[in-house]
Amino acid sequence: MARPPQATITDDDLFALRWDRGRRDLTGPIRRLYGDTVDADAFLDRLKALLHQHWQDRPADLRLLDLQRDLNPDWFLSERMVAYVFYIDRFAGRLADLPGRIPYLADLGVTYAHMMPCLKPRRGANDGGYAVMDYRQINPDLGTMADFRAATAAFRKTGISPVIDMVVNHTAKEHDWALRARAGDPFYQAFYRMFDDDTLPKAFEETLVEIFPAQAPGNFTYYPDMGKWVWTTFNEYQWDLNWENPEVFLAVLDTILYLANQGVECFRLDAVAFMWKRMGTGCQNLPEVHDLLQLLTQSTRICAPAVIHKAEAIVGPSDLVPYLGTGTHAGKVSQLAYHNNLMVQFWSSLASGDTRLMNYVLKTHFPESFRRASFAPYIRCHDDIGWAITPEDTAHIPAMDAKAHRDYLSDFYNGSFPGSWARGADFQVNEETGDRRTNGSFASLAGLELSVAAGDDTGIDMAIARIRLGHALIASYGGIPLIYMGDEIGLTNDHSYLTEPALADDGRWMQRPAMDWAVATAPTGPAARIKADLRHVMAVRKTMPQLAGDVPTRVIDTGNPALFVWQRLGDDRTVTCIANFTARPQSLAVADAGLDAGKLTDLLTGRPPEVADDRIAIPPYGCLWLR
Ligand code: OTU
Repeated sequence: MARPPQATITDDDLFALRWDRGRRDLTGPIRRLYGDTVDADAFLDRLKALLHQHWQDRPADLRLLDLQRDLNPDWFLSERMVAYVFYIDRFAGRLADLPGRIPYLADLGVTYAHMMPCLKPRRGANDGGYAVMDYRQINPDLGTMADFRAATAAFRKTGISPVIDMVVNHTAKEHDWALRARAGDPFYQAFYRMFDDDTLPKAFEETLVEIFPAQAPGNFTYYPDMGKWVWTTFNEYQWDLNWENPEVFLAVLDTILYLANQGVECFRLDAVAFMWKRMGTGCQNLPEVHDLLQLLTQSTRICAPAVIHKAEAIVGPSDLVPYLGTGTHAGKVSQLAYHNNLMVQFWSSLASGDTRLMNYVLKTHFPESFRRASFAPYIRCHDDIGWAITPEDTAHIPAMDAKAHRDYLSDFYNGSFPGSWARGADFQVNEETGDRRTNGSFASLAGLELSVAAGDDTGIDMAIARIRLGHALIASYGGIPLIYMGDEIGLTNDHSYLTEPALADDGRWMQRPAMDWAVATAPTGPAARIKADLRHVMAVRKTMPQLAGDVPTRVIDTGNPALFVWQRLGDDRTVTCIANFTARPQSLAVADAGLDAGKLTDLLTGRPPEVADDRIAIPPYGCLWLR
């Protein structure tokens, strides 16, 4: 029998189909955000032309990836996903050296490689690269755009998705747009938030918080040469973009799509909480931010559907949830968001050996799953820990006060609290509010630094168990677990930044040590044990479809404040995870976890759990994955 003629579809057909699919998700946000300033149809035409241009420029191999991910849009939710976050120079040297390190990442099971800021920053102090002067050039200390393309291609070939930061809230004051604004060009002055006198800045300050009160107080800076005040939420040299201006949206999107065509598969959108401002508010997490994120995500999906976005909003629980899409935004905003609340609660439960707050917060505020989106859980990152603990939440825990608990956690992790095992440091102590944040590496905060220095073998065992507990938590809680460079080998605080003038005033460099390859390849010792634990946890994760990002996560209150218990409700079988946050053995009545003891396997050991008198035993800092 003759075969029917082969069906064909041209690249332009694909673009037209994707435009039709996406356009309906663009019009709402455009009208809500820019309704008063632009003609929506004319704006859509400009947007379509921009998207079409980038589609035409898109390399063939990336178009193929687009097609694959249109057919498998849940690719990033897979239980096989594991992320690694690193500084190119501190991990490998230059970009050209990076492909040589891929085998190390592959061995850890990594499928998502977040290269910390690598676009061209301003010279001198640049906030760890978050003050970008040219988004279309690679930091010359790391290499060229050609080197970058070669690195993304090498990652892609091994099934690892390259990820970079996209700083959307601000540019360096040396960015071309800022230079033109400073020279008096009104078109570019409208890219930023500028004021002729301090009346409005003062009025805004009434309700704003300070992000860097110690090193960059206030949210505005006066430039006498321009005769203008500029909104500078972070450092003086980081000028906040004015997202009320639709030209800013088009210009930033243009940049994102250019970078997508160099092989970036996920953009970490930096400090998104701050993108929209309104008088009388804290100017964080305003509803317009979610419209902006929908516009960026859905535009990207039209001409680069292989690409996803991850929102970086380090905020309280109820503000965090909408970043993964709620209400009309469900399934349409960033596909990923940092789970900073899980991180905060991990450290809180670990210090106090009491999971009640963790249990309450994670059970009360968070839905069990999101539509086509999921968290990126993590334990440590390059930033400080902000103790996002509210009085509304602590009110539900007997005898707990939010401020007192935040103070306790700060003292515990800076090591001053009696009996603390941690070696961290205070960050951005706000003399006015008494607020403090915390620096320190995972291993130092978990007790490894202190125990190694003291030659305390039991302490070392405990620290390693705490690190394993953290990694087992993020590997099974839902979403892409983020391993932060060096945590897989227990690197401790690095104080060398104090001797580098451009870094010395920023204590966050303490938790950004250079990779220690001698330690990473040592066959024995704490580093080898930590790495073996992590590899094992991630390898087991990859065998369990119940741990995929779209499988609901349900927190179970067992009444034992030493334990945190969560279930992954797979459509065939449920996995029950039990974590012991204390240094004492614990047990849980089988019935309290809704389990049937006779048939259980702990996936992490491959054996049935220990059960006596119908109670499951959980060792100190142990974590079981029961199925
Ligand atoms: C981000 O963090 C980056 O992760 C930081 O390294 C940058 O310094 C900063 O933006 C500016 O680009 O204030 O203390 O969600 O907590 O976005 C970290 C709100 C920060 C902020 C977060 C920001």
